[in-house]
Amino acid sequence: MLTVYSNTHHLRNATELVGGQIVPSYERPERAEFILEQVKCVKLGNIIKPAKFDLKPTLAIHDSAYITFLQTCWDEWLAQGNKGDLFPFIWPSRTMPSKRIPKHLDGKIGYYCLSSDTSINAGTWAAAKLSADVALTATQQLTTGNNSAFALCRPPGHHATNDAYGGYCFLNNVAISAQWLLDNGASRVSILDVDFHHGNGTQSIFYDRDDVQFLSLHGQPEQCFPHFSGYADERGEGAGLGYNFNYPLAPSTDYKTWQQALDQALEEIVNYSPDVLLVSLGVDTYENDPISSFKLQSDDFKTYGSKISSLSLPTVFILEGGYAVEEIGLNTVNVLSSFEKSHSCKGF
Ligand code: Q9C
Ligand code: ZN
Repeated sequence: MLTVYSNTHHLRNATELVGGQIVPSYERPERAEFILEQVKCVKLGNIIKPAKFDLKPTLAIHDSAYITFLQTCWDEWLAQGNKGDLFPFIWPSRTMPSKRIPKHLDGKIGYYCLSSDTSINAGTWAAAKLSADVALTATQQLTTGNNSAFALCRPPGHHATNDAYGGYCFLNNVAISAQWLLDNGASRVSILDVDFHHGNGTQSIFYDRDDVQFLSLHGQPEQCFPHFSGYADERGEGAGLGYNFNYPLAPSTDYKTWQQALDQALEEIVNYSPDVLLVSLGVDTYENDPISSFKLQSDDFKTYGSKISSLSLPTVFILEGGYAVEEIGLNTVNVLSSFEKSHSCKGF
């Protein structure tokens, strides 16, 4: 399987608010290094650099004022005389009436941010844009004779909505890729999100549409981030009603139970019969992940990789979370190489 990678992800290196202290984020450059090392080690396949895309595919998913905010907020923050990373501190809470976008940066940050774990600094916008380019380049491979590809991208994307960042995500890489496919010959795309956290951004972007089916296995919102999205009764709305599938699972779920939910999701994908499958591949379901609580073991990633390949669909894997840096490389390539071993399909 071909991998798309660029070391410019290093531009994203920021702090996080953990337990009342500002520390290096769990979503750190080493994550991609460890995965790249394993991709090479198991000889997964060729590694190519991303192509450059203009902003059109990004603006097909994201609000243009939101993109302008991401491009300009750091300079505005510095111009105010600030020294540290940019964190939000006030939000448009349920308890306040205004829907207007504030003019002052302090207000705009809260308007465009959904969680205070995610700070912004100098390289953030450039890295986010390059991460989307990595995903798009991997996706584009499906139109040039490849039936699978891996986007080794960071920062991740699945928590980012049309106009909000958070959960370490700025641009929704998988959503941008799905829309690109629809604009380049696909009629139906399924997005299977196996990250520990609910892909609230991807869900909300496609919630009222029937051309993208979204399925997510994740820690139940009562207990797990992002807390305000991911319940099983969120089924879509309007034309999208019946095309959104959430499988919330108890915090300590083991592989056996997780796989039962995966089997249900795979059955729904077969029923939908998409042209392409995009996998939001988060390996924070691993038993030793520092911020998550499922109990998957390294071999379980092989088992589910070959299950996904049994769909026989053109498939792009797009990296999301996974923070046990020593092991995320192994767990990621376990999914990809066992997928590749048994995968065959008609081209897209
Ligand atoms: N104490 C992804 O896996 N952390 N994002 C919340 C709770 C947010 C994870 C802190 C985790 C976001 C892409
Ligand atoms: Zn996650």
